[in-house]
Amino acid sequence: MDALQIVTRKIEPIMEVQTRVIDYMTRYMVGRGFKWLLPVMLSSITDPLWPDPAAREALKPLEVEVYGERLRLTHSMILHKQMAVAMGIDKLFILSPNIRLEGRSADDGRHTYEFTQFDFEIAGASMADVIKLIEDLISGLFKEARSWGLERRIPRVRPPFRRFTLEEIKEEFGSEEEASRLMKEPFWITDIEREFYDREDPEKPGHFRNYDLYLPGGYGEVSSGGEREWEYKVIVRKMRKAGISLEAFRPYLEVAKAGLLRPSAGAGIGVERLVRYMVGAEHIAEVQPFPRIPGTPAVI
Ligand code: ASN
Repeated sequence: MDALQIVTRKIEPIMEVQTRVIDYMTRYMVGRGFKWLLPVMLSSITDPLWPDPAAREALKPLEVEVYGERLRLTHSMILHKQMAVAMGIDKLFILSPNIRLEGRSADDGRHTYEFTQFDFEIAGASMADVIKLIEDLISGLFKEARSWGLERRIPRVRPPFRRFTLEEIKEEFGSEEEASRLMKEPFWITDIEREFYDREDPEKPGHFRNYDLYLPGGYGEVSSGGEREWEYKVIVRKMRKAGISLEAFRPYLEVAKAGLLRPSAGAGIGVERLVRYMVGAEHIAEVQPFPRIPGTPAVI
C-alpha cells in the first residue's frame, strides 16, 4: 500500500468501533477502582518475550541512545506493571504501545509490529480472579456491541468460557490456531511454559498459572496473562534456565532482591486484535490507520 491508498481507505467506521471498544474497557476498569497509568516507551528494561513456545528465536528490542545510555523500546510493560504494584498501586491499567520487530513469517493477519495492549495488573489476585474479570469484560462488551449496528453479528457469549491446557489443545486440535478455527466460542488456553515472570505452580512444578484467551473463527489469541513470580531466587533461577542475561534486568532484579515485588496477576488484551474481531477484518492492517505489517516497513 502506498500513501494514497492508505489515506483513501474507508477506515472511519472502524475507528468508531475502536472508540467504543476502548470506551467500554476503560470505563469498566475505572468503575472498578483501577488507576489509569500512562505508558512508558523507553526503558533500560523490557519484556524479554522469551522463552516463547510460539517463537523460534527471541525478538530483539529496538534500542536507542538516550543521554549516553542505551534504552529499549517497550516490548510490553509487564515488568513496569509489577513495579507499579510494588509502589502500592494495587489495581492498574495502561493503554500501552508495544513495538515487537516480528519477522515476515509472522504476517498471519494477526501480527503487527506496533500495537497497543490494554494491559492491567492486580495486587494479590489469582488466575481465577483475572479469568473472571476478562470473561465479564468480554461478554459485557459483546452484549453491548450487538446494539451498535455492526455489519458482523457479534455472538452471545456466556462465561465461564471453556478451558484447555496447552497440552490438551495439542492433543485435541493439533495447534492453537486450529482450535481457534474450529471453536465456536472464546476459550482459554492455560499452563504454558514461557517467560520467567509467569508463575510456576508451587504445588505442581512444571505447570504454570497463566492463561491466554482465544477468539473463535480463526481470530486467535486476543489476551495473554498470568499470575506472577515475585521472589528473587525464583526469578533468578528461571532467568538462568532461559539463558537470559541478569545484567539486562538489573534495576528489576534490584527491586526483587530488596523483597519489594508483590504477588499479583494480570493480563493484556490486544486492542487491534479485538477491533479486528469486532469488525470481522481479514487482516489486522485493515483496522490500523497506519498499518504496521511484519516484514514490511511502514509507509507513513
Ligand atoms: N501483557 C502480558 C501480561 O500481562 C505480557 C505480554 O504482553 N507479553 O502477561
